[in-house]
Amino acid sequence: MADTMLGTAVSAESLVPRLSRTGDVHRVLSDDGLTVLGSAPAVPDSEVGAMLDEMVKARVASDRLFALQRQGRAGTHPPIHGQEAVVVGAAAALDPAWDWVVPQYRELVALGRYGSKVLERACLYQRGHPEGGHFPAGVRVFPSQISLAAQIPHALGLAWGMQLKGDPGVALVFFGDGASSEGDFYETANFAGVLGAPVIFCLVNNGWAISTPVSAQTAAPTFAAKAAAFGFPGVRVDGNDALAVYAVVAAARERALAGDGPTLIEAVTYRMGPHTTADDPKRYVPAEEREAWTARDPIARLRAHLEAGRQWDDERQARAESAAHTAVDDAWAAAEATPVAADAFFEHVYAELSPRLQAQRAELRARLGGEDGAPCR
Ligand SMILES: Cc1ncc(C[n+]2csc(CCOP(=O)(O)OP(=O)(O)O)c2C)c(N)n1
Ligand SMILES: [Mg+2]
Repeated sequence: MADTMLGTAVSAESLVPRLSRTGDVHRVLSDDGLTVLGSAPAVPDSEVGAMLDEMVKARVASDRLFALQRQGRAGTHPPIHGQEAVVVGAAAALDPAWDWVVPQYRELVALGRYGSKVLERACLYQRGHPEGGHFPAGVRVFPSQISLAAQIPHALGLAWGMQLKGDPGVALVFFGDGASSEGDFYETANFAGVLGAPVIFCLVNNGWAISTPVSAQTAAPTFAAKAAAFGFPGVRVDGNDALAVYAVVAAARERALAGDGPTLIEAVTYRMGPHTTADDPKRYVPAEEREAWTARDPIARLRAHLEAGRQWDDERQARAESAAHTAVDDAWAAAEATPVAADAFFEHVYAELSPRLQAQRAELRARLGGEDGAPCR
């Protein structure tokens, strides 16, 4: 006989009992990074140093891509400034050999844990090269997704596939507070709960969806609270605290691999930069709000923690920055050395171009001096 009875709600309390909380937000580091709150997770110092290296690299790469856009050499760029700890902390808790990462559009520069190919592909993408939308076999990262929330069902597909095959992996999907208002999120989370699939929903609450503040995004008390409706835990974590993000994602991963199903993680952070290179946040972000978040900078905070333990100093910082610039130099040089046809953006969307797009492509080719029908470089 079919089981038609529904059970009791799943509590988030047991997911990360060791972590300290401010209100309902799990934290490991104080705002200034100098105090470890509660009993911190056991992360080896070398691992924490590697996390800071990755965060520095993410910021440098994002700043460089921003500048390249201003020089007319790169396309629109969505900066990661302020959100580095969410992505680096989460990725550090994953196993690149098995676990998939499904990003929105801000995260690729911070996924160095998944190999240097990720930054290379991000640069190709920024150059408008179709290969920027593909990752080589073995790199378990999906390309950027601009169509809000469309990546969320893909993550469940990956997770469910691994569940059916008995693979020891999870899929972690990043999506914004804005993306969480799309039907794709609700439909996927509902189905994920029913299937008990090994998927981690990492909702990046950065305060804004372009110019829409979170207060206009939802009337729910928190984004994490929505998990109750899907029958799995929802937790809030300080997204500017890489160690807390690490701990919460590690716990969610353990849960998923034990067959206990999905977790919704709301990473509470702040978008310190513009939405993209095409945005002017001064028109809508209150200066005092941005100022308040500057004091919680995720890189300064982890650095202060490591410096207090004599694991980091100015020299180590200089090395991290220099290595970051070299990584970006290499990735960008490889991208610029890869020819991209000026009309490539007409490909890869439709199997057959509509008459209007065919006419536009012909016009572009004519303007660029190529003959209609011939690819132009
Ligand atoms: C389906 C869809 N609707 C609207 C847009 C336009 N759009 C691009 S980014 C964005 C805001 C997204 O905000 P959020 O999900 O919070 O991510 P964040 O940019 O803050 O990282 C919107 C509305 C889009 N890309 N796709
Ligand atoms: Mg947002």
